[in-house]
Amino acid sequence: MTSWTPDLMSGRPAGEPGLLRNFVDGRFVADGKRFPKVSPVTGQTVFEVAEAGPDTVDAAVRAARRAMRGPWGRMDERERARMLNAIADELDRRFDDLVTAEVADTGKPISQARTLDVPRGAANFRAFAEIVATAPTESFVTGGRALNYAVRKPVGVVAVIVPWNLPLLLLTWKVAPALACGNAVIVKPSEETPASATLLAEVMAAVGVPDGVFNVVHGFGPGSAGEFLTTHPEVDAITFTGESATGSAIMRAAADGVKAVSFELGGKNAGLVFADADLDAAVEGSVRSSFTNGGQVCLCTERLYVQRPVFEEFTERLARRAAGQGFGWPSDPATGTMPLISHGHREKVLGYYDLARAEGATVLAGGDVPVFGDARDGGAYVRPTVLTGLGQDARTNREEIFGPVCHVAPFDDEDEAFALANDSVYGLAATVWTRDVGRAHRAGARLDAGIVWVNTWFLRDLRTPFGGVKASGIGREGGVHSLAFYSELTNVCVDLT
Ligand code: NAD
Ligand code: 6OD
Repeated sequence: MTSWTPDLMSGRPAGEPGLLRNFVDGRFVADGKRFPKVSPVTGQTVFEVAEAGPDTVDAAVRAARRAMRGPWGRMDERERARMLNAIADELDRRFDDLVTAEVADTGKPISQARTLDVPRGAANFRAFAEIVATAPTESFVTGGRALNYAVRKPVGVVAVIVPWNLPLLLLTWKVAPALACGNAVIVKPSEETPASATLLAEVMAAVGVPDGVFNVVHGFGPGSAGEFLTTHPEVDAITFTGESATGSAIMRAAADGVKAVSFELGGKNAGLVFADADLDAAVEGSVRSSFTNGGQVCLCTERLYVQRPVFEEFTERLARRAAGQGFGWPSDPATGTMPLISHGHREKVLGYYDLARAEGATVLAGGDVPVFGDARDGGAYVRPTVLTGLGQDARTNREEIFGPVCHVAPFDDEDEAFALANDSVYGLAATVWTRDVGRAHRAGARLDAGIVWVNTWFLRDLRTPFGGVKASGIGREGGVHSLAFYSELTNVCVDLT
């Protein structure tokens, strides 16, 4: 078993950094190169990680294919549902280890890992256990002559490639329905967050998931495990969460094998605050939607539009709340803020803070790096930032930054608000703050986004369709929409005459 005893204060495990290995055909393996996992809190190495070369990826894909030919490929869906519930129970049993792993990888507040990231891991398995066990398939009697009915079958070998921002949540959001539908998976977690996927392999082994059904390969994208996986001829489908540009590269790689793809990609999400809104709720909701997880949630709001009569009050209150966000150690239950994932990502976000100034923005809060006078000065922190004064065409308002930053601009009426929100190449989520029920429904109909939240943000029901329009994604996952991607339907037509 992997030892999970990192000292969260320093971000360094007790003793030597542990080695995180690949999980192939039911065994942990570490052949080939290693790379360091650096703590975003201190900049120190937390783990060594075994990078999967082409042979390891090939072994994982072949193990998955073998597993599909064995008893797993013929297992009844109610049995698979029982297995998914057992995985959820084991995730609950390993709760503290998973929290430690997520915090060590990302520097996220322990309170968030305990209330959002890790509970959602188990919830994803429980939800899809129920969804697959109760989902109907179609049947038609055709003019009394024939009975047609559909049989649900697995797609086969599925590659699951995920990012670093909500590592366990996003990984299990895809692994749970893939296994529920009877597929075998090869998971490639982000190189920035290898820990909870490795722990998930221990969980799978502990509950008796057959060898080869769940595999983990660590590494990077191009020229590494990600590319080896997406170009492998024996991979039948690819489900991916990450940047839109990476989605394009994966789509090109998938084209040769005509592999099915499901993409959950980037966003530049708008929040609309109308003058009739509960302003306290709108301010607090916007603090959450812009700064949660260091602004590193694809659903975060980076563009806020506020109706002119309340623009000044709202903006002033939001900036005050942003400036008041304190920084604590991740292990302190009172901490609400976190570092960015890496120094590389911090360079990108600070580059946008500079660009905003160069484009003429007024910086109402943040815009720089906090100074701690302790080990966190080696970490990747930035201050939550509120900007105003830029036009719609500014790059700051058009490109995804993926940090704790939002720009606030005024609008006059509903038509203008909807037009501003829709003026983006992205279309993942939008948030609307209003007390007008009719307007809320008009927003749902008129905003170009996969998800429209009204007077709330990131409230999830796992049965609902999740995904984005335009450059924010291809397809929907969630509930029966996940079953549609992770299974094939065969229609059986029986002559009744
Ligand atoms: P990324 O696209 O850089 O990396 C995501 C994953 O893809 C990583 O595991 C990476 O190693 C792998 N990868 C990179 N290049 C690859 C290639 N050519 N072939 C195969 N695999 C490759 O994204 P990131 O920086 O890890 O995550 C942040 C991005 O993810 C943001 O754009 C954010 O909006 C997006 N995101 C979207 C959603 C959603 O549900 N729509 C959720 C979370 C994050
Ligand atoms: O809640 C989910 O199911 C989900 N996929 C969230 C995505 C968050 C993006 O960072």
